[in-house]
Amino acid sequence: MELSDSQFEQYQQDGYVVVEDLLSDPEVERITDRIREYVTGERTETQFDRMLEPDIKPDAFEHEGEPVRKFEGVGLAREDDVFADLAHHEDILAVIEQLQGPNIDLLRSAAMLKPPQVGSEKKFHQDAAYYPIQPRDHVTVWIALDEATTDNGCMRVVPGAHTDGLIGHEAIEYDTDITITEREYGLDDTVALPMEPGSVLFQHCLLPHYTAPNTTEQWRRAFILSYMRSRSRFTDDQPPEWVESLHIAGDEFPGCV
Ligand SMILES: O=C(O)CCC(=O)C(=O)O
Repeated sequence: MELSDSQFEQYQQDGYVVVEDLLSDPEVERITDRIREYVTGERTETQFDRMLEPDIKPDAFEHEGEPVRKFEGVGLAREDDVFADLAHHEDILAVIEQLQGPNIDLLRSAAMLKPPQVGSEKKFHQDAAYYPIQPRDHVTVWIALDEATTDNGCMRVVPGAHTDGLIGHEAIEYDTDITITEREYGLDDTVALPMEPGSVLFQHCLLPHYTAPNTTEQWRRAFILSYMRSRSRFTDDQPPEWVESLHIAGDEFPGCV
C-alpha cells in the first residue's frame, strides 16, 4: 500500500486524502462487533473514557448504553486485541510512514459513534488544538465503519486551510470539546466527504473540520487513530496528564511525548 503521487500531493496541498476500501468487509465487521460489545456493556475489561450523547430520547434505544457518543483512550489500542491490530494495520502504517517517516507513535484512539437520531454535531476544530505537541503535523486517520453520508454526519473539511497554522479555539459547553472561535467557518467553506465502510481519511492535524448531527435512522460509526512522529515533544514545560502515547514502529526517543 502506498499513496500515489497525486494522492500524496493532495495531502500536502489540501490537508487530506481519502483511500477507498483500505479495510476489507471482514475487518470492518470485526471492529464494529467489538464496538457493539463495549457499547452494550457485554465487554467491560478495557479502560477508556465513555461519553453519552447530550440529547438522548428516552426509549429510542434497546440498551441503556447505546446512546454512546464516543469512547476514547490510547488504552484501547494497548489492551484490546481488535483495536491493537487496527493501530498496527500494515496498510495504514504504510501511509503514515510515507507522511511521517518510520518512527511512529499513536497519540489518540477513539470510537466516534453518532447514534441514529441523537448523534450530535462536532463543531469546527483543528485536532492540533487539543494536543500541545510539536512538530504540528500529526495525522488523524478517520476510518468509516458505516456508510457516512451528508445526512448522518460524514466528515466535512476546509481544504487547504491546514497551511494557515493554529487558529484560536475556545471551550464549548458540552464535554471537553473546544471549537474554533477566531474564524467563522460555515458549511459553504467545506467539502463533504461521504465514505463507504472501510474507506479511510488521512487528515493533517491543522485541517479545520466539522461533522453534522445524525438525523437518520442509521448509525454513523467511525474509528479514529492519530499518529505522530516518535520524536514529537510537548510545546509546554508542563504537559497535560491526559495526553498518552503508545510506541508503534521504528525507534523510540527519550524525553519525547
Ligand atoms: O467523527 C466525528 O464525528 C468527528 C470526529 C472528530 O473530528 C474528532 O473527534 O476530532
